[in-house]
Amino acid sequence: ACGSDQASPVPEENEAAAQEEAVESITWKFGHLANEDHLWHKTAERFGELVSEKTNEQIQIEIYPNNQLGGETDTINSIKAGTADLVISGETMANWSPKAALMAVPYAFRDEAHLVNVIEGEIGQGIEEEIIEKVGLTPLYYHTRAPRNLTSNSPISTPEDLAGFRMRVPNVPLFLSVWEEAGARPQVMDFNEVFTGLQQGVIDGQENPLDLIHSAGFAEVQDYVNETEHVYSWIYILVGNEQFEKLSDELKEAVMEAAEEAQVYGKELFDTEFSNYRDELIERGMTFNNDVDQDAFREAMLPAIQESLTEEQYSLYEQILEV
Ligand code: 2Q2
Repeated sequence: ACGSDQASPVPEENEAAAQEEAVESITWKFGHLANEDHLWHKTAERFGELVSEKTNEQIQIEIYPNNQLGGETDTINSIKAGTADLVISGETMANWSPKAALMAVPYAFRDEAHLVNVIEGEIGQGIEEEIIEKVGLTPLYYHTRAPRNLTSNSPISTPEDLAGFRMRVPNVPLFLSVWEEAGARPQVMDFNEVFTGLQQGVIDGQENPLDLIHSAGFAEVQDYVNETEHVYSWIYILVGNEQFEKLSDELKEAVMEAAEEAQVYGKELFDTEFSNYRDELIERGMTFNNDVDQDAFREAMLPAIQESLTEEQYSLYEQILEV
């Protein structure tokens, strides 16, 4: 209205108008490892819609599936550097936050109820707080995950079958230790490189829950799902602390509301989609090996758990077993 000869508005209105003009729209970049078919991506899309609705389009979320912003660890570093904003991550955060290692200790969680009790209880609270403090990211919502199973091209039923077995693990120090201890030859690799690694024979196998085995098309390059069920875990959707702290209280609340609704949406999706994965993997030619001696794997991994965990981590592990 500069230079107009109209009467100036009353000061309050003037201020409100100025504030409205000053409202910046924010675009967050959200990178994750799964592809467009995976329930994490579908839930991320729903979350993006909810955030946009609840913030009157002040916050927009651009989603980059398939590690398009880099692997999980790189994306976390990019968020800290301010070139990305959101990621999906879990036990990999143990590289910064010791407590995050407790998210995925082999054979620690009995079932989903046990998992949820820990996530929603004091231990989960402590893990979230340490992630905020030491990783520099704020958890918004989470997905509970199905147990991780080992895939391969010949059946693996006992730790003895792991001799010479070159397998990929995510960037999780404890995973390297336990699989080495059990007799395999594990190496760290980003998720988006696993398919090609299997196809070219750089690795003989990998381990993940059925949903990722399914969405990533591993049936094309792996024959067996060995029901080791060695790790039950959960995974967070996180935003950089700095990115989140920049928001007004109102926007923070809107993001948190959207996160809460997205979590419910994701859980429903998980419950409806999950039952199909097994049959579809069988249709695509995979054999489920249910002849796995889980106790033998548990025993084979235990010394590595005892050696790798610090005293504080080990005591938390024992507390988890008691929940
Ligand atoms: O195998 C993988 O890459 C995924 O299942 C997850 O990224 C893995 O569980 C951890 O890296 C989670 O932090």
